[in-house]
Amino acid sequence: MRAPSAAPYTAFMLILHSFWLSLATYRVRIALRVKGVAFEERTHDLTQGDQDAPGFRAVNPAGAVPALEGGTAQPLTQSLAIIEWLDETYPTPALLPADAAGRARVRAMFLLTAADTHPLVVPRVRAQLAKRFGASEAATVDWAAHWFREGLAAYEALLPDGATRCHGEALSIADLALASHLIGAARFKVALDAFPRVAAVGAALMALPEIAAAHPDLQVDAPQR
Ligand SMILES: N[C@@H](CCC(=O)N[C@@H](CS)C(=O)NCC(=O)O)C(=O)O
Repeated sequence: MRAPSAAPYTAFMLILHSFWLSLATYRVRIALRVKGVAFEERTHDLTQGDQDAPGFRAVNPAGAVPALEGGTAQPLTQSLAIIEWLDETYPTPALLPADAAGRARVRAMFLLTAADTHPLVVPRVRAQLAKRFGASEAATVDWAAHWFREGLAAYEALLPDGATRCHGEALSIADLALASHLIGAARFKVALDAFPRVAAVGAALMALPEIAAAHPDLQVDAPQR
């Protein structure tokens, strides 16, 4: 495992607050593995309301995973902020392109999932759909599938034919986001037939050991199948 090059607080082990099924945590878990950084996990069962426990709210007042402790004075939250901190602290392999236009493009592709689609389907939103509007389980599943499909259509339009990564040849934050989006789409049984370029990039990404090992189903708190 690698020593940090720049962080003042990384004498301590990094602690990733996680939940096996969390797509946002999956993005960070991949980044930690790509960077080869040692970390421990503290799991929080989002189905049991662990995100609302006072102890965890002290780590992230927004009551969401991921959060990363140990590398900075205050816990880091938000997958994009955490991944960019990791990228600046452990610069190789870089997860952002060297040019400004490239960085803007991969950030936009990251936010397509992290800002525009995934936040619409997290447990707190689905719970409110049921509580305020009486949405059935089937309706909330349909809602989630809709947003994953919308995201897939946007990714499909952004990817060139023959691509194996979202941007050029190198793995970037856009790929971490797309990998998480694909896990979510599969969970809500969204078919990829209409998105062949996304499917091709997804297959190439899932073949990478760092991405495969970070898969939600392989995490310690995942239910035994
Ligand atoms: N935009 C945040 C999303 C964080 C988030 O909403 N995480 C979900 C799990 S993927 C969560 O903890 N939800 C708790 C809840 O909905 O109650 C990020 O990218 O880190």
